[in-house]
Amino acid sequence: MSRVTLSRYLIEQTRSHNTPADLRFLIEVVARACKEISHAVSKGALGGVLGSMGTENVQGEVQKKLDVISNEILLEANEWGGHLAGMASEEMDNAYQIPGKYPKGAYLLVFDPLDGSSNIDVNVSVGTIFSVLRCPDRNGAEGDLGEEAFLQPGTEQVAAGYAIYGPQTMLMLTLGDGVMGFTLDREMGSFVLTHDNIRVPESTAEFAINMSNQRHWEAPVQRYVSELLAGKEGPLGKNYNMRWIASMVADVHRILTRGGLFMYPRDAREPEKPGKLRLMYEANPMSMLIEQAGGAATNGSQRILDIQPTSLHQRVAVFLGSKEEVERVTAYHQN
Ligand code: AHM
Ligand code: MG
Repeated sequence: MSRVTLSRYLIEQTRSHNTPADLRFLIEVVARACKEISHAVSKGALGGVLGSMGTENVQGEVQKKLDVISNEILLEANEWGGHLAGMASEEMDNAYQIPGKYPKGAYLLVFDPLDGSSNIDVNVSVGTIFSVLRCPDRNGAEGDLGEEAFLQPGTEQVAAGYAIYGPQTMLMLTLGDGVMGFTLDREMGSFVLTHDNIRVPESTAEFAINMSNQRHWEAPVQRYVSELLAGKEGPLGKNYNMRWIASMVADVHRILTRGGLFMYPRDAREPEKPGKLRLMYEANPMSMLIEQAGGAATNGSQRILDIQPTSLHQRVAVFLGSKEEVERVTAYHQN
């Protein structure tokens, strides 16, 4: 049987689901950029790409060299093709303007160029997360694209996905009609469809949370995790296993593969910030993928995809994965 490459999958989507040609082009360009990032990541110390830049991003986090390299790869790949009206990234304070010499298009691309970058120097999986939105009608307005254009709830995403740079490089993609997984064939240089219509099992006995923050958690999470840890003898009546990779892409990838629950709750460390993860380029695209695979994603009190963003880099608490457990921990918040 002939192999289905990402390009072929996208062309077939264009025919059968009327996926617009410029959206297809956009995904192809993002995938090409991810191949380039994968290549840079895999060189490691040989490419001189490990370590920090000595700079901080808008969130006050130390930028790794590969954070900056990956950001530049994505900007350069996407700025000239005429498919985008603007871009935004974890690594940039404000919206990125398409240079005036290039045509502009209908979409907005938001990304975390290298998620989990604290793991780069220790050779653990990292990834690129992306979300695609339509640019709202600007009523003929010229001039710079403001942050407000991006502030759309996750339900408005037309596509979302991530690339994971692990033992294999994979691209997980949703265009709003299920989740497909593509594995990079390095000899051919193309992403090949290897995981068709991915489903997250509804039940699970595996959870992911950074336990070192336990003393800062709020009561519903304290209760829920203590019940998980109580195992068979506790109120949930079964033993749970725990994994925490500290790379959201890798944790979410495991959940898309075999189920599980991922939690990054809000906590008392920085009370003004609702959690660590960012809504626009981490929680929203991951929530779309998880929901499209039959799982669920909430911030404890509401569906993540329904949240109306108020700023580009806003944070959000995240509970996502197998439906049964997401519903349980969400119900504990409502009690
Ligand atoms: P980053 O975007 O700066 O890499 O931070 C996001 C990462 C997620 O990938 C991961 O789930 C989380 O931060 C890990 O946090 P912690 O260091 O608290 O375990
Ligand atoms: Mg990140």
